[in-house]
Amino acid sequence: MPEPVENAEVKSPSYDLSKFRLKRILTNNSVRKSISLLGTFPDISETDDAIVVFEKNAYRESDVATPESPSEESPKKPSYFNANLKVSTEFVNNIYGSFQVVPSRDLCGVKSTVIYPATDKHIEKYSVCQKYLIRETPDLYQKITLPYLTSSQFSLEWVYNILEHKQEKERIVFEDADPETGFILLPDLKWDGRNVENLYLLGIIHKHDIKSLRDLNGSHLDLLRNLRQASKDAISKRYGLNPNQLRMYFHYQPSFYHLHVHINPVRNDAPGIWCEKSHMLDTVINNLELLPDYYQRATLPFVLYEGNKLLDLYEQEQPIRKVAVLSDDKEQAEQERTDPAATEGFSDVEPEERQCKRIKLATPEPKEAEATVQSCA
Ligand code: M7G
Repeated sequence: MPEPVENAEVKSPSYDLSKFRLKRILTNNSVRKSISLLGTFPDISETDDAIVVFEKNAYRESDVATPESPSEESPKKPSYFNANLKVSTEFVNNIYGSFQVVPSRDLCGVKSTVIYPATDKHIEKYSVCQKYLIRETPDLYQKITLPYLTSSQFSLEWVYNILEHKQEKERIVFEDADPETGFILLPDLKWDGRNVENLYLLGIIHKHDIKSLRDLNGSHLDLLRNLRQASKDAISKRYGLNPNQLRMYFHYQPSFYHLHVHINPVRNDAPGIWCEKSHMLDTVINNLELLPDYYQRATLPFVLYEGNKLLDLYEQEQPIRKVAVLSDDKEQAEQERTDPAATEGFSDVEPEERQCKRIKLATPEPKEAEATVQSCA
């Protein structure tokens, strides 16, 4: 049973994963083949919550190797096509067959992540819930987001442990120790480290005063360019990946407010690459080249989950959960056009955008509709 690494300088809690006791299932994602569980380790504490995430590993191409010659019984490396493969037939119908197979032990590993003790914020992060898009202007950032994240955010202890070589030192892929432009490149917690197909690395900057994208300005261009180039070089050298096949991006909002870049291959749909959360490093660099204070002036959209206190703070400022229901009915559209109260739910929408919605509701002629779609996009 794998034990968390003990270190003389940094004490990590020790638990036996096999003694986990389930309280409830937080999420069960059949597409990602992952399940997040809430429970406890009763042999340590009855009250401290633990989160366990199981995720089935992606296939490695070597796992499906077959013997190289007819005289060889099994391929050299562990493979599905092995004498130990247990096959149970579900049905065979004409040319179609359906089976359940159990491969050898070496191929049955499940990637497991444990957060212990887990806070309410962790539980919220791993739970299924409603999501809402917020359009954060620079003023709203100063007034609502910044005070909130200053008072309530996940601990950055694990980040500092990495930067100070207290944890995960042996996992470092590359380091540039320059305090202004340097960073550490290492595997993300989410990557099992086995399969380059779903490689997932993090580039964590050494500089301590950049919380997120919002803090970036033209003076950080050297840092960002170094992060981009040196990471690509290191990944190409270590993993043989073409630098032009890498996706490098920041999250907004991130969970951890110490600037870090996410890196994975473009051909793999890594978790968290959605457009409402990701900002490509290339685009960020280019925006800062064009306008050094771009991120102090931009309205940045981001997603908030039901249960997040920040959502309540935004709700006090503008309606988020309660919005007017769109209808195709012309009369309804007309009423909304003339009755400002009917558009109450869109009070944060810019006038042109509101106009856009009205034109759409009024089911215009095709030509007009095309123009509307373009100007709304
Ligand atoms: P984020 O954008 O701040 O938050 O990314 P997200 O979780 O919403 O994406 C933080 C990244 O750090 C995530 O991809 C995590 O999987 C990764 N991560 C979190 N922790 C606690 C660790 C850790 O202890 N070690 C490593 N190597 N990665 C971590």
